[in-house]
Amino acid sequence: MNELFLFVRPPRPLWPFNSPASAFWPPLAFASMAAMLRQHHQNLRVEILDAPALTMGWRTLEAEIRRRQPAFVGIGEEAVSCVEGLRLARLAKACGATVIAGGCFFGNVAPEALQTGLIDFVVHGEGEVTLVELVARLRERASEALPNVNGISFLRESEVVTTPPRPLVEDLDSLPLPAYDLLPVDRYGAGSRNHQRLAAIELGRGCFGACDFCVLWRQMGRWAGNKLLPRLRVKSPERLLEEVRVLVRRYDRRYLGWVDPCFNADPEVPGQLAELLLRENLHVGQSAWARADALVRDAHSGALRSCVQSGLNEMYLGIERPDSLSVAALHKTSGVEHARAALKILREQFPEVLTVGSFIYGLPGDTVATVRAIHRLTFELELDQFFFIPLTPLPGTPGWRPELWDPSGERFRQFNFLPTGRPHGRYAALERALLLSLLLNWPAARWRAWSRQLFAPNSRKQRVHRRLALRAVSFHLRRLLGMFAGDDPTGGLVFPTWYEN
Ligand code: B12
Ligand code: SF4
Repeated sequence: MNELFLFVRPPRPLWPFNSPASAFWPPLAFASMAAMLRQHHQNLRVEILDAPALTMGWRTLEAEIRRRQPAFVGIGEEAVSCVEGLRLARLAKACGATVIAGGCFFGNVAPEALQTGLIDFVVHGEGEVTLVELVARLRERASEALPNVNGISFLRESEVVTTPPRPLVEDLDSLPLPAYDLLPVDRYGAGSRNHQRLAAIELGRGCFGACDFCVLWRQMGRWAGNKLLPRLRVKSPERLLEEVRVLVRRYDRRYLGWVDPCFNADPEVPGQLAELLLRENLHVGQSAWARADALVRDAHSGALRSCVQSGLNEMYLGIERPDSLSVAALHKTSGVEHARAALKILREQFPEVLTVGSFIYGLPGDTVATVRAIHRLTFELELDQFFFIPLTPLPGTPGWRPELWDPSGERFRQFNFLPTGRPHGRYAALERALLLSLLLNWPAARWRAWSRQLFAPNSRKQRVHRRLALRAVSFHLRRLLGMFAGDDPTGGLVFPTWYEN
């Protein structure tokens, strides 16, 4: 029988603000690389095992991997699931598989990950072409040719070899359609009220921005000599229309989560796609991360109207900070004034769109007054929801230092984009002030914001708001208790009952 390449997403805890019914999105990276492997390796079997989507815990996963006997196992994790990534690698190696890791976490900790002895190859940056080449060399048993495969790291006699970076795929339309048929498509968003029959889709890759804290522009950046530069690539509207058609008509998907770091970075394609969708009468709910400055631009061009008419109804904006100076210090070029303008447009012209803002705290020099100012800004901006994210030293960003590596992976549980809840340490005073402000600071603007949200005329928006608000209250109360009770090993994540099953 032909060899098997098995992509595996192992069991993991849930982010506490997500509903269990829509906390797991289709792993698009795996589907995209699987399609590419199938196209280029006709005599290779390719499968994806998405354990969380199947509510499959570790015991069943282990049995399943033993049963399938893969020659290669592909893994790719967020930092927060490093524990699970390494556990999976150990399991795969015990079954005799070659373990290949990639994505925005492993790609930035290659030497450390390889030294664990659990991972054989790390793929850096964009995966499709590199993986096809790497698998070809491995199947030919041509180990002397491995240094010619660009974009990988591996160990040779305990030395880490890192090959030159892989150039980006110039034309994203040239990629095959993601292998949705290898995913348990029906499971995503099943039972979800607000994101029913969810699918993940990408308009493009990378970003034109180069914000300090962000790993996303780097993951899909362009190397010019030793320098990594931001690079935005987008698919054509026609190709995207085809993807939406397949998802909606063949796979009966009803909600699309755009996975782009910045959906509206390109001034043309989102609007052009929306026009095509409207012309075909394809109305489908959509959520996206967007930049506020680009949103204002698209409101003027009319592109935003088309996007909303075609179904865009949740917009996530990285507003980050309460003042222009500290936004600029992060090298973010979309500022607070853009956020004010963007939210005014959404409120007045597109009240059906749910708006969620995210904010960063923990920059050098941040004080209790800074976090209070951030909280105040959330209701001045009349956001529907907001998240406060501690500045996180993600591998690949300037905050990362190799001494933060933890071979057990446990330390990365704290890379969860949640308030740490620690009674002591760098963020403790800021988080206490934030919690107190959340609980006690109720000026008129906040009451107005709440009553507007609770009685919003749009029932979907009202529903999403209520659920998010309930989860937020429960999370912050638990965090408050935690501050007195001591360290919480789960880091605030929610372990599902099936985790070990
Ligand atoms: C969809 C998504 C979610 C969904 C679904 C998560 C899920 N587990 O199902 C939701 C919203 C629930 C979510 C939650 C969280 N997420 Co999230 N999420 C994403 C998002 C937007 C899309 C991922 C995606 O499909 N990308 C498209 C694919 C095509 O790109 P790609 O993953 O980079 O893959 C390419 C390469 O990297 C490489 N590659 C990737 N994997 C592999 C594997 C192999 C073997 C190889 C060879 C190559 C390879 O090749 C691929 C194709 O070229 C990314 C941001 C982003 N745009 O990537 C964040 C992102 C992955 N999330 C992130 C985080 C931090 C989280 C949370 C911890 C907090 C939060 N809410 O944001 C939680 C954790 C949830 C959990 N327990 O799983 C961070 C991870 C940072 C890091 N280095 O750890 C990211 C990068 C966003 C960010 N702001 O930085 N997330
Ligand atoms: S605008 Fe958003 S996606 Fe782009 S670099 Fe900045 S944080 Fe990253």
